[in-house]
Amino acid sequence: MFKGIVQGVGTIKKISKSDDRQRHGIIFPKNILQSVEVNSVMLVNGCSLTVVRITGNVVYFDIDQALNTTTFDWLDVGSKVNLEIHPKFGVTVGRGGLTGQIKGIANINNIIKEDDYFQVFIDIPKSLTDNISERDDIGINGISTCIDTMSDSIACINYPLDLLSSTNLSMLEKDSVVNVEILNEW
Ligand code: DLZ
Repeated sequence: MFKGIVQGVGTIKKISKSDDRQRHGIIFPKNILQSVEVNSVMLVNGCSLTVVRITGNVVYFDIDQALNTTTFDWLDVGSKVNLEIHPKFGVTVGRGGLTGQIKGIANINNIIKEDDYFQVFIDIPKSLTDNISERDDIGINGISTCIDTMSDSIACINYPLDLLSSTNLSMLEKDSVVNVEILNEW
């Protein structure tokens, strides 16, 4: 399990595509680069991926299984991605822990900036709405938070302003797509 707390933001430097697979080379910040090696499993935009190569500060992932269930196909060179490495053995993950299994792709419906927080309205795919309600935790691009309100299929989340600089939430705009992990499926 991961904590659902983003530790750094990477920038996509290279994408190579074939029919059923993409290799994404991501420039890693120093603090995370020093903690990963080939075969490390970590979260990229909330999706559990395996490091296949590291060259300098660029870390490569092959996206195959996750290609049709996540937003990687929407990303371009220059896109920012949220990063989290696996907690060390024995570290307590606590409420809101993420597995990295993305359950669907959601559309951003609206973003409202207030003085001390910002609200993001997310149109959750119908296939997932049966399993979520207000006050449930949800993972959006690897950020675990509580849903504040739920109206039909639209989940509203109030994020603290500091997440604008510490995650890729600042890149979101209306109609952007995000990875969704649902935490309570029972
Ligand atoms: C679980 C997993 C891991 C560890 N590594 C990869 C990977 O390197 N590339 C990939 O495409 N998928 C991986 N997966 C599975 C994905 O996490 C899973 O397919 C998505 O989360 C499902 O939406």
